[in-house]
Amino acid sequence: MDMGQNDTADPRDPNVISAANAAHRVDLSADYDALARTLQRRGIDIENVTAAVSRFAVAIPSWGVGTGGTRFARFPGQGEPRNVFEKLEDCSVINALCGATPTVSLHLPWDKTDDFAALKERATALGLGFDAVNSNTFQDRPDQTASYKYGSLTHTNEAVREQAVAHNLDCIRIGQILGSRALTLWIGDGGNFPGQQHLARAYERYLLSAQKIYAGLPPDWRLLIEHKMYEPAFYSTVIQDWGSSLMAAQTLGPKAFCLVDLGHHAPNVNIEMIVARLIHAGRLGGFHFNDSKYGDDDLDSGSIDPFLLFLIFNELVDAEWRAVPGLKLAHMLDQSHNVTDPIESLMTSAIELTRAYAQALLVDRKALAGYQETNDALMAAQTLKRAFTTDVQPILARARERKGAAIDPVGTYRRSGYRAECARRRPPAGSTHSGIV
Ligand code: LRH
Ligand code: MN
Repeated sequence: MDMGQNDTADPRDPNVISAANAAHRVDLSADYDALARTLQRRGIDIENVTAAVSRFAVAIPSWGVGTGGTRFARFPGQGEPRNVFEKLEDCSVINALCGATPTVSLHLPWDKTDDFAALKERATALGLGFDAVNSNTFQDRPDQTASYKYGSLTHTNEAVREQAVAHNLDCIRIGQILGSRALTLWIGDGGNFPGQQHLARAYERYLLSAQKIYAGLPPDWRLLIEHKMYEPAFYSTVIQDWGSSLMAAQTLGPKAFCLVDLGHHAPNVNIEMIVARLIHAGRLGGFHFNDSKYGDDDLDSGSIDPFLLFLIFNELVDAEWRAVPGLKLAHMLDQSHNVTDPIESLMTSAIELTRAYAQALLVDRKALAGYQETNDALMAAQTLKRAFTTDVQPILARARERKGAAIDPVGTYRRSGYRAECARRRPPAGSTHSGIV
């Protein structure tokens, strides 16, 4: 989108970003040098951490750049993207300013368009690529013959299962045009009453249907199975937990992996433990990062429990440190922005992930292993806390600056007037119907 004549500047323009950074450079250098000295005393070269952080990337959920809602209501914001092309424009603003979101994860048919090759071309022009595609058999489409009211891949009626399998194969076909390498498979199938679904037969039907989808995967693709404890089903969910997901992945084959959506667990579940187990099984495929206080709240990552995010990245960095083979993770955000500007929430959420990663890189793993071996619980816990309580902000900002991104992404974005410009160019389309998008 060209930003026109009004007092707006394109927040993706390197000159705009560089001019905005100028005001922060001196303070950043002072803070960075001070942190460098602190880390040096710990035997850590700050440049190694900054280099690693600047390689970190997380995908943006296309459904996250519009205002989200709940089952009660959705209150559309200003200048909402009205189609997948406008979503890409907003994604390119996020990437230009925070420097850590070079890919987009599409959801089909929400992002359906007549010309996916043109979409690929536009994405390339915007410096964006595509991560996993997401299928959707949790809603009925107007042109659909069979309803998903009582399930999709696990429905008792074969025609419904076949329809759901066909949709997933179509998502793979579209993903190939876009250059994706993975299909994220989340289904809401389950029951609201004890006895409504035969728990074993439903799972067997899932495996049969998923095998047909698995058979349609190109050689270099992955199937990312996403478990979820509840919602939309409120008594039983077919792929309810990491165990159901892991068994399915092991049954389907070597291209099937487990995707961990942080909000899909009961409160207080030890998610970092689940991550450690899936790494052990060699089946951790990726994440849907968000945060939550109660249910699948899809809140901004790190906004409620940043220590959880740190503990998850601590497991990932530890696995890297132990040279666990074949760990290739698809990091994606999956959030619903009901009361904030989605662009600001997605930028700050991506930064919270880089923060957790940077802090995890500061853990003195040799010392930690020593304390663990000698059962010095206090010092083991303190070794983690020391990393978590280190303010790595200068590293994050320096990494962004070196990539040509913004030292202060939200400030630069707000001063650009991009949202106001969108409001001028995108007449309100969003109705206030309820639902997450
Ligand atoms: C299910 C889920 C899934 C997406 C949807 C938008 O709760 O996390 O990953 O398909 O949200
Ligand atoms: Mn998810």
